[in-house]
Amino acid sequence: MPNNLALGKETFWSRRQLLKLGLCSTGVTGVAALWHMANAKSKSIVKVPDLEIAAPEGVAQPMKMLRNFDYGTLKQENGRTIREFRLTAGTSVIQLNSAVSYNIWDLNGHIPGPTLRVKQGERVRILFLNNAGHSHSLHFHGIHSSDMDGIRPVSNGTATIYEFDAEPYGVHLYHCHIEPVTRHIAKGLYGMFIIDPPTPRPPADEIVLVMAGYDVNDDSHNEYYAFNGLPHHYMDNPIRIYKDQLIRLYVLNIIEYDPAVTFHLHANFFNVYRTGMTLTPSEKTDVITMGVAERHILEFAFRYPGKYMFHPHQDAIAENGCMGVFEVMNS
Ligand SMILES: [Cu+2]
Repeated sequence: MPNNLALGKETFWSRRQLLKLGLCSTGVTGVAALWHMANAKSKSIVKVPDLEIAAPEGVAQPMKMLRNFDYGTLKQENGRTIREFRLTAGTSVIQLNSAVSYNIWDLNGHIPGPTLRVKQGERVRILFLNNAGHSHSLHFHGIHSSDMDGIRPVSNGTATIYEFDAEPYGVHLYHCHIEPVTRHIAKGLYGMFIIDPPTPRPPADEIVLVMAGYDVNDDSHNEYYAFNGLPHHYMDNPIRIYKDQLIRLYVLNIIEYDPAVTFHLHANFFNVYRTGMTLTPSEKTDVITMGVAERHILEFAFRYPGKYMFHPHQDAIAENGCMGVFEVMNS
């Protein structure tokens, strides 16, 4: 376990500091582009609408987050490829509606944190800087050694490194693991962590949906709920998809204080890949129950154009913000 590094905010990611850590190497930029090039042939048959709506500036950016994956930076070290990510915890204020704002902890300036994406077997390195005014950590779901399990506090103003091999493939997550863990998660320190299988999944319009809650009056009950950070956002700004296009949803339930929620899709049924750990579906349904930290891949295509809601089937949770609409367009 590397010791936490007492570093200033400005200097943490400087070349000098990275040299100190022995982390400077030939970086490969444009990782996402390379990733897509590798799948260029298959990607070309996927129809994805342009992002037509100007994303609001702010700590939550649901429209940008939908199809945005952070592939990190590839580095070569001693003949080995490392996929490196940098995550910084900070403090922000989120405007939940016109009347309610709420102090949160963010990751890289956003809530939820970035959706990190790697391939099974890759060496993953996370450089974590805590500038959030309180001890935090990052605990990744997956298989790794105990010293990389992210339960040790990283005090404010210091940094640490988590490094492990990406396994097994699936839809996973990362979150702060400092007590009270429920509170640290509920205030924003979480994100999705996708490990792709060695054989890529079939081409699809891939969309991330993270369900979370906000306990704004500290009574251990959520007053608001959201997909991808902002209550009701996809009701006012439907997610545009194409008719007959295979949609692959990566869905994570990180709603604290409620033991479980469901996810329901209107006027359709979806294939379920539990925890994203299979390449063939385990069931077909239109509502699935998810405990806290459960996540799945759900696949479907819409046969008819129009607007179709999706939401937990617990009305109080849906009506307080965890509700959205797919707008299916003729291709
Ligand atoms: Cu924390």
